[in-house]
Amino acid sequence: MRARRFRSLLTLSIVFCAMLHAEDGSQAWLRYAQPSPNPTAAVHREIPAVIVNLDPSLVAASAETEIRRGVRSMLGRTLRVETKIPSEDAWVLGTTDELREPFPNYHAPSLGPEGFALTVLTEHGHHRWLIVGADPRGILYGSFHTLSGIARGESFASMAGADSPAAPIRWVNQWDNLDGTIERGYAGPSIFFDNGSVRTHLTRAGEFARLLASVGINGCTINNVNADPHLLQPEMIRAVARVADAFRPWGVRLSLSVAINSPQAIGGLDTFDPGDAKVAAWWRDKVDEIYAAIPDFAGFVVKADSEGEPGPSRYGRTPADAANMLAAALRPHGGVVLYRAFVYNHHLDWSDPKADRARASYDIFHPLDGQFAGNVIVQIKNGPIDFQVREPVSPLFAGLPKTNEAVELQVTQEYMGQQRHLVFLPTQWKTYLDFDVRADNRSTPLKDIVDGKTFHRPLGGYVGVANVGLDTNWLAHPLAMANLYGFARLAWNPNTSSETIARDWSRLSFSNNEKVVSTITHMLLSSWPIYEDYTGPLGLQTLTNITGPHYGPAPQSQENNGWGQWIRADRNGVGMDRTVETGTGFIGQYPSQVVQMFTSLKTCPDNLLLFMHHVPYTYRLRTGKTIIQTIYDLHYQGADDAAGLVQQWQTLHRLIDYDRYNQTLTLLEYQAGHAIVWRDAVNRWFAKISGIPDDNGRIDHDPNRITASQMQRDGYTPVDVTPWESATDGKAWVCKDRAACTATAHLDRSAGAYDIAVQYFDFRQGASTFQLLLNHKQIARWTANNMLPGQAPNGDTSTRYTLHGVPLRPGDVLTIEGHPDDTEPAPIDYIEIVPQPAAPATKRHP
Ligand code: GCV
Repeated sequence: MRARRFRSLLTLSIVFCAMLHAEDGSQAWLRYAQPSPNPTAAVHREIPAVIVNLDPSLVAASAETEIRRGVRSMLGRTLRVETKIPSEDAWVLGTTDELREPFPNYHAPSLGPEGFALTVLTEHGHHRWLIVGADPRGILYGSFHTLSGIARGESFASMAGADSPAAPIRWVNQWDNLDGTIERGYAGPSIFFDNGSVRTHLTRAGEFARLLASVGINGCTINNVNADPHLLQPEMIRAVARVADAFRPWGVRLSLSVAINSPQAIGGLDTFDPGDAKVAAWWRDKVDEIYAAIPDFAGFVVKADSEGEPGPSRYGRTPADAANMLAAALRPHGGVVLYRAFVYNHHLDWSDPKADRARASYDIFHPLDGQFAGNVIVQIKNGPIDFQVREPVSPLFAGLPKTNEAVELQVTQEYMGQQRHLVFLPTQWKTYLDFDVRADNRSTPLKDIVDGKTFHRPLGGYVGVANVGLDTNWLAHPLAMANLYGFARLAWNPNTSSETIARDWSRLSFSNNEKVVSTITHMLLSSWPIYEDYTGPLGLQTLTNITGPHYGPAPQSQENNGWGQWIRADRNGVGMDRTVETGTGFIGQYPSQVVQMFTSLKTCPDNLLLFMHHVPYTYRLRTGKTIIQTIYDLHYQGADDAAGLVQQWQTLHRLIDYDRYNQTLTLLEYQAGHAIVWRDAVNRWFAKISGIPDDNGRIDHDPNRITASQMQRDGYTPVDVTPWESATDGKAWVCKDRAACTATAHLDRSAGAYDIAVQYFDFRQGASTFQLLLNHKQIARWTANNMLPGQAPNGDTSTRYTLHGVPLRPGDVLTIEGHPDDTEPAPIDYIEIVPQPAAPATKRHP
C-alpha cells in the first residue's frame, strides 16, 4: 500500500515536472495544455466523438486538423472523421451556404466577411457543434476560437455566438532582408530568407502562418520595406512562391514590399518614372508574373521617398501617382497597394524653428486625398514621428476622408527595449485606437476611421510590424509574444480591453492558475507606463540613442541633427513648440476641437505636454510639481517599479515551467539594472542642461555606490564615455594591453547581508570575464556575453551583475578582477552595495 502510494506520488511528480519543464515558447498561445483544473468527466462526455467537415477548401482542412489536434492534446480524445452527418453527436464545420442543406432549420446569423458563428444544434436527440464560417477563413477562425475557449476551460455552449473581424486588412509586416538579417529584429535570423534567397526549409514559415491565423491575421509581408529590387527577379518570385505555399493552408496571403525603382534597377529601363508608359507596362508584366506563381498574392507594400529610398519625387510625381500605377497592375488580380505615409525629409534644418518632422506625412498626403485608386490603402504609423514611447495620434488619419487607411503599429520593440525590457504594447495601442480625433466635430475614434466606419471606406485596417525570428520562442523575451497576440486581437476587434488580452494570453501561454494569470496580467498592464517613466515621460519621446541602435539612453542624440526627433532642451526650458501661433503649426493639422485641446496648456494632457509645447523647467504641472522635478521623480519611480517587476515574477517560482521562469527572471533583472542606467543618464543630463538640482539631492549622490575612480586600481585606466551621462563622471575604466586588471574597495559596512551589484559594460563583440573577490576569495564569476547592441562603453552596453545576500563585516576587502577578451577591455563603472532586505519597490496599479 505504502509502495503503491509512493509509486503514484512518483508518477504524479514526474508528470508535474514534465509539465513544468517541457516548455520552450515555440507553441506560443497554441500550447493546447490540458485545461486546469482538469476537465471533468462531464466535459469529456459532452465532446462529440465525430467531426464532419463540409467545406472542401485547404483552409477548412486545416481547421479540421487543428480541432483534432487540439482536442487530442487538451482532452486526450481522438476524433473520428466522417464525411456525412452521423446519427450521433458531431462537430460540423462548414460555410453558411454549406450548412443550409443538411440543417434546413438552422438560421445562421448575418456574418461579415471572414466571420464565424458557433452554435449547438440539437436534432433527433443529437448535438451538433456547428462551426460556421462566412467563408473558409471564417471556419478556421471559428475553430481556433473554440480551441482557445476549451484551453481556457470554457464549454462550447458558453461560446455560442457570432463574431466578424472589424476590418479586412489584418496584416503583419516583416522587415526581413534577403541575407537573412532582419531590420529592427531582435529574435534571431529570418524564418524566410538566408544567404540571398528563400530558405530551403520553411517549417517555421508554416508554423508562423498557423500562429497568425489562430488570431485572425490574414496577410503577411515577408520582406523589409527598405526593399531589395532583386526580390522581383524571376528566380526569386519562384522561390517566394514556396513561402506562399506554406502560408496558404492557413489563409494567410503573402505580400511583398517593393522598391519603386525596380524597373530601372532590375528591369533594364532607363527610368522608374510612374508617369512613363514603359514603367507602367513593366509593373503590369511583373505583377502578371507574380500572380502566375502565387495566385492568391495579396499585394505590395511601398516605402518611397523616405530615409533614402527612391521615390516618385525624383520625377516630380506624387505618392498617389506611384501608388495608382502599381494599383492598376494589381487590380485585375484583386491585389492591393499599401502605400506608407512614413515619408519625411531626414535632413531637416535644426536652426529653423518652424521645421518639424511631425508635420511631414500630413503636409505630403493630405493634399492628395481623393486621388488614390480604390485598391490603394495609405498605411500610417500610429504617431507622427516613429513608434516612440508616447506620441499623439497622427493627424493624417483625420485628413484623408476620401482615402482607404490602415494604422501601422510596431510589435517589434525597436524603441521599447528591444525585447530585453518588458513592455506590453496593447495598452499603448489602445490609447491611439480609442483617441477621438473629432473629425467634423463628431466622435471619430481612430479605430472607427481605420475600420472604414467613419468615412465609409470599403478597405482599411491594421498592420503590425512583427519581426519574429528563428529564435525558438519567436520574439526572444518569453513575455513579448503578448504583443503579437495583442496586436491581432485588436486588429480583429479594437474594442477588446488590454486586460482581456493580457488575461487570455497569460492563460493560454502559461497556465490557468489564477495566481499566475493575475500576476502576469498585472505585470503586463503596468509595464508600458513603467518603461515610459524611466525613459521619456511627458511627451519627450523615448530619449534613446537615435543615431545608434535606438536602445539605451542618449537624450542629446535627439538634438541638432536632421532627423527631427528634437526635444529642444536648453538652459531655460524643454519641449517642441508645435502651436500654430508661436510654433511649427503641427497642432493646426488636427480637427478644430483637438487643436483647441492641444493648444491650451490647461487642457493639453501632461503626458504629451513637451511634445506640443516648449515650457520653462519651472513650469508647474497640474500636480503642482515643476517639469524638472517631475522628470527626476518619474525616473526614480520607473526604476523602482522595474525592480518591482522582478519581485512580482519571483512569486511565480514553481508555478510555471522552469525554463521560461528562469529566462524571464534573468531578463527582468537585467531590465531593472538597465532602468537604473536610464534613470541616472537622463536625470544627469537634465540636471546639467537645466542647472536645477533634484529637490531630493539624489542625482550622483548614491551612498551605496563606490565608483571605480574611488577604488584602488591595478591596471584599470579611464576612458571618456559618449554620451558622457551614461557613466559616472563620464568615464569608464578599461583594462588594456593586460591579461587582467583589478579594482579594490576597502569596505566599512556594519555586519549584515548585502546585495552587491557590479556595473560594467558588455559589448557585442568580445566576452570578457569578471571575478568578484571578497577578502581575496572568489565569490562570483561571470562572462560578459549578453550581446548588447554596441561596441563602446555607453548607455546601450552598461549593465550589471548582482550577487544577492552577501554577508559583510567591517574591514572587508572587495575586488573586481576583469579579464579582457577580443576588443572588449573588461570595462567597469562602479559597485553598489545595498543592505538586505532592499526597500520594497512600489507596486503600481495599472
Ligand atoms: C525599415 C524607422 C526605423 C527603420 C525603419 C523605418 C520605417 O526609421 O528605424 O529601421 O525602416 O522606421 O518604418 O521605414
